[in-house]
Amino acid sequence: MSQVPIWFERKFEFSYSLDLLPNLLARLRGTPARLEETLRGFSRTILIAKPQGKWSAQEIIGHLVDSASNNHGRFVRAQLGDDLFFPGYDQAAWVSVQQYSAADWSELIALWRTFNSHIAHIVERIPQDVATQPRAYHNLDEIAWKTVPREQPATLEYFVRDYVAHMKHHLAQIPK
Ligand code: NI
Repeated sequence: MSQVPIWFERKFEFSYSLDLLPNLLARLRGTPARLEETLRGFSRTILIAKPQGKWSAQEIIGHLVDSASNNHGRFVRAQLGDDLFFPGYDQAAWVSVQQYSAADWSELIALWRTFNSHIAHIVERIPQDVATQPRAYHNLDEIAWKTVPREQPATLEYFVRDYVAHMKHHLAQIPK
C-alpha cells in the first residue's frame, strides 16, 4: 500500500498560490547549485563506487536527469489536456543503458542543474486553476513516487511536489 504524504492529505485544504511554493522552487533551483559545488571535489573513485551494488553517485544523478527529462514533458502536457496519464519508464534499465558512470561528471551535474532550473521556470508559470484542477483520469498509482490511488482525483500541483520529494529522496542517498 502506498504511503500518503502530508500534502496529499491537505491537498484540498489550501488554496494554491505561488507564495506557497517558494521552498519547492528554491529547492529546485538552489539544491542542484549547492550540490554541484560540493560534488565537484569528489574523486572519480567515490563517484562511481556502487555501495552494496546500488547506484553510484553518478548513476543517481543520471537517474535524476531521467526523472527531469520525463517529467519535463509531463508538466507541459498536463497543461495542454485534462488528464495526468503518462507513459512510465523502466528506471533501472534507463540508468543501465546510458552507462552514467562513464559520463563526464561536470557535464552530467551541469545538465541536471540546468534542467531543474528550467523545470522551476515552468512550474512557477503554471496557472493556479490548472495546478489545482482535480484530474479524474490519471495513472499516479503507477508513475508517481508517492502514489495516488487511481480512484481518487489527482492534481498537477501534487505531481510537481512529488517530483521534488523524489529528487530530495535520491540526493540523500549520495554519500557526502
Ligand atoms: Ni527514483
